[in-house]
Amino acid sequence: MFLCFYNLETNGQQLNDYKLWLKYEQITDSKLSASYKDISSKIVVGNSTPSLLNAKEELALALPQMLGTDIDFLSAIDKGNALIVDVYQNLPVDLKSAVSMEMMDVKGDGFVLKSVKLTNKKVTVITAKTDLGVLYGTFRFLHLMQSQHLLDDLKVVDNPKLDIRMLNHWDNLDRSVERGYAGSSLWNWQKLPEYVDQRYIDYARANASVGINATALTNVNANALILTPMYLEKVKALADIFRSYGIKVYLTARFSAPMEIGGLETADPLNAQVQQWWKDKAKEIYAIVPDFGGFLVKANSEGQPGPQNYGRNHVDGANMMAEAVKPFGGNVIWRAFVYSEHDDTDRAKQAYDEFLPYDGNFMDNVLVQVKNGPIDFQPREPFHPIFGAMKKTPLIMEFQITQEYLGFSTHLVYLPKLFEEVLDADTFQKGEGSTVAKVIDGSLYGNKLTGMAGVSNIGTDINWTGHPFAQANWYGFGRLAWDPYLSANTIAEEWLRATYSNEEEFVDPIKEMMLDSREAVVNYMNPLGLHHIFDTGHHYGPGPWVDNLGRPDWNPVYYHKADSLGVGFDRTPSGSNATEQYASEIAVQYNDPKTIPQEYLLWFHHLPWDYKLENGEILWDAIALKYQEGVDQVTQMIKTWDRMKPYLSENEYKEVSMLLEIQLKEAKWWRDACLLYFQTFSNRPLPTGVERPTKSLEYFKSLKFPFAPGIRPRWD
Ligand code: GCV
Repeated sequence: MFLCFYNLETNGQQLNDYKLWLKYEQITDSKLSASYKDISSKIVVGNSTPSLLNAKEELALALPQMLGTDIDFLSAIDKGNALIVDVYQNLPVDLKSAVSMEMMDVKGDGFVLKSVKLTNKKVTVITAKTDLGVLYGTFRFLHLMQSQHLLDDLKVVDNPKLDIRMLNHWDNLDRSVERGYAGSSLWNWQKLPEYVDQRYIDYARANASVGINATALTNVNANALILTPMYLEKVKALADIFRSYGIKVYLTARFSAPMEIGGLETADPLNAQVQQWWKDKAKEIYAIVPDFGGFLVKANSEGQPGPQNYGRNHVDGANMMAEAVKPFGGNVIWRAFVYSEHDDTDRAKQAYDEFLPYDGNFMDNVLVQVKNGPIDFQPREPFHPIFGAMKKTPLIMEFQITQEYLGFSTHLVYLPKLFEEVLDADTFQKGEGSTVAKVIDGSLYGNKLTGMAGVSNIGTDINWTGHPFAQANWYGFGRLAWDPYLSANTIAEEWLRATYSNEEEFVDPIKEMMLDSREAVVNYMNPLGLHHIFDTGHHYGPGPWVDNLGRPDWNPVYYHKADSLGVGFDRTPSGSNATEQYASEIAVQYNDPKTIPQEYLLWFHHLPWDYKLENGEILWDAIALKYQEGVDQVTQMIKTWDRMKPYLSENEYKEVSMLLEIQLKEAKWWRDACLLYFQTFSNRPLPTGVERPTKSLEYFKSLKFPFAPGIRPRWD
């Protein structure tokens, strides 16, 4: 049996962290434990499919650990209480009728958990239309137990609201991970296909436990070799492992692959040989991986090849690949992250300008993947104006779980708060209440295919994500991909209870700390709508002064536009007019610095340093005070964590403590470097309440970080 965590004999915290939110710790409340034993001491699990067997193995792992007893798996219910776990069609007649009402509400891989009274016995049922639904239901049932919910009177129906719930690994074939901060790539290409690392199974379990059902194994900055037989047999091995956990494999397709590995002279999507090459390639892949999800493509973006190299457009490119995978039920996920070096339009406007004219022209198995904001995963961005505007094309939301612009895996930043802000944003495109969530779940425009992708923060670190709290971002992404209407608050509570403790005295303050952590990072990095002022390449730390990069829109000075008159990017009609890409309700509100939400102020306005904010502060003081507030929030996080010592093991406490100290040091670095730099334009003193920097601007400018992870290291 594969189902066990790394079998290392040690009590090290790292190994405990490895178990993620699936720790299944002993239930110490004796009453609860007794009631759980009553519910689950006799279990009947269908065994007709591998996914059902996975459900059984998960129960066999979890229940003895949580309840401290052995459990009996029976082949049928006899007398007494029991837990029945099977697809609806296999349930005995009396149970079928007991859950038939709930089953009417089940969609796709949704599930029912229900307590049912039959003559002489009480039965708890975990059922679904599909075996995968049963597996999802089993994970939810175990989660409810871990988080100490009463299960005597269960009645839960839950359906996934999006079809494709996907991780995007930016993993290179050399096992480096672009923007990866948690070690190397999990995929050990050398040992595959023969060597099945336990990690692949635990990865699949963790994903299935939150409903993630797709994974793109490789970087969108793609290497065509992944499409060759030598790699495909390894991809097959991974797909074979993931299948029974409901996870489909996607691959990133390099647009020029027909030339690089196919020997053709062109990759022109209108060329018949090229079209045939992709058709043959799709056929070859599906013969090896019959449930292959399809291709994820970054084309004509940041130097990647694409249809424009041949005078064609995104529709030509996407539809050519879509044609190739269509006979096999595959999808093409085409990214809208484009901005051109030959276009001097405001970068924030370019993707919208380029993609909107194509609305309605893509084949029905093409989804366009759009980043949450119009620039690039900043600590805060307004939602991407493509959401709501592109009505006839299924749009996949792309979030970044890895923290490229959010302190890497050293800073505790709870991202579901950011994700929630975007999903709840009102696009107004079909009147009030046209939220981004309704765009991506298809309910606003009736799109058939729906999805959410998250750029993975997972690597070979024993704890998977580098920072133990970064696990909450993986977990939270999965939960929101399942249900984009869940609140960040609910998710934080779920994760904390499963990962750390059920003690209210621990959960409440730490949940608050998590929920505040996103605003803290905005404050100490990019307050009031500032953005993209990160140091070059690695994006580690501040670099607002950088002005020497090859393309204007790679330089932080392009984004903040600080000068003696003021700071900020004018995106109103007097500037780039990016606001016109939003519905008029938003444009009108955002065009006026008095009515725009303050958090987007400098994203859309260039304002004088002495511009008066609503609270009476002048802009310069407000910026400085926000930077200080961010630092103070991290100090507060440290205090909160310190108070929690009694609820933590020594190692658990130390691990996060050390990371928080680094976060504080770096928050101060951000504050001091940015304020010293902007002060050269504002020529104003720091307001009272802002700590004085102890180093000079020259010092901050001189810092170099050859060791910064996430890009290929450069020591020269
Ligand atoms: C994979 C940003 C990142 C790049 C990334 C790119 C993308 O620009 O810095 O590392 O490339 O986004 O999303 O394609």
